[in-house]
This record gives sequence, structure tokens and C-alpha cells, in this order.
Amino acid sequence: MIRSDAARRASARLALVFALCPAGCGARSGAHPTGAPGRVLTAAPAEMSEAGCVSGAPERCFDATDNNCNGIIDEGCGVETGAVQFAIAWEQPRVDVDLLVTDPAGELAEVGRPLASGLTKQRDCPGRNNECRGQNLENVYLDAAEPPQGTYKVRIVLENLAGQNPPILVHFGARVGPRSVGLNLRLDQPQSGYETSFTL
Ligand SMILES: [Ca+2]
Ligand SMILES: [Ca+2]
Repeated sequence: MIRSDAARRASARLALVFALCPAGCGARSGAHPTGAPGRVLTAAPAEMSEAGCVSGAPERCFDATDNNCNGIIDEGCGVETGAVQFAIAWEQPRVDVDLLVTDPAGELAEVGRPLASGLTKQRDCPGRNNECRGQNLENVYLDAAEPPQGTYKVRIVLENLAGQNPPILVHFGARVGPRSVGLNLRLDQPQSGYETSFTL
């Protein structure tokens, strides 16, 4: 594949960001951080890896995981992607978990309202009319050769248990440049959650 100089420069910048581990790195790859009531836990991108990734494996749909290690999350599943992508997936069909991503300008991506930066939220699950049909995957992406530089803030919040028993296990996948990383989260109480940020 022939890549432009601009794309190569963007990839180099993104790779550099992944190599950095700012103060506060704490969560271990593959761990299940516990969300205490009303508490938001944090981890740095450098502490994440895609533990479920096996080179050459089939890509499974709607698990927010890059199963085949090609750097793309849930390709071939109708899930949009780009140089920047964040996704969460969980199993309980009625439970409401939110993926909240702000772009470097501080704008929040919402379904049906692409931001000026190009950041777009594709799905909000489970959806008011069960639009996700039990396949709960929320996806935020930015498809541009030169995505805006700056900090993308990610917040994942358990909004409503809908009568289901905790814990709610959520997989978070992030694609920033040429590769993807992931983290398993365990959320126990409404309004508990998790946050991190990625800087281009
Ligand atoms: Ca993949
Ligand atoms: Ca997948």
C-alpha cells in the first residue's frame, strides 16, 4: 500500500504518543478495574494492550476488540473506523453504558451530530427503541488523514443497570494511529466509570 508523506508523519506522531506513560499509570493490561459508586478510575493509554488479539484470527463483530491484530476494531461489521476510534462493548442487552468522547476543542461527540473536527459517534446503545438489538457497541471515530492534534478525552459511565445484577463487564478498545489497544473494565454501580485520554 502506498502511503502519503502526511499519513506517515501522522503515524509517527501517534506512535510516539503510545510510547509515553505520563504520571498516574497504574492499571495493568487485561485487568478489571473496579468502579466504586460514583467513582471514576483512570489509566494511561501506555498501560493498555489488546490482550484478545491473535494474528490471523477471525475478526469478531461488536466486541470492541481488534481480534486479528490488524490495528482495526470490528472491521467488516459495519462499524466505522478511522485514524482515531474509540469503542466499548458489553453483553447485558438492557444495561445502559455511555462512551463520552471529547475532541481537542472540548466538544462532545453525540449521535447524529458530527463535530467540526470530524469526530462522529456512530451508535448509542442500547438505544431508545432497542436500535442496537442486543449487540451493545458504542463507537466514536474520526476518519481523516490528518486528525486534529491535541487531547481526546474518553469517559465511560455505567448509567443504568436496568434491573441487571452487577458487575457489568465492558471492553474498551481504542485505535489511535496504526494500532489498537484495549482494556477490560468492571463496573459495579450506576455513575461509576472510567476515564483516560489520548494526545496526538
Ligand atoms: Ca481487526
Ligand atoms: Ca472485533
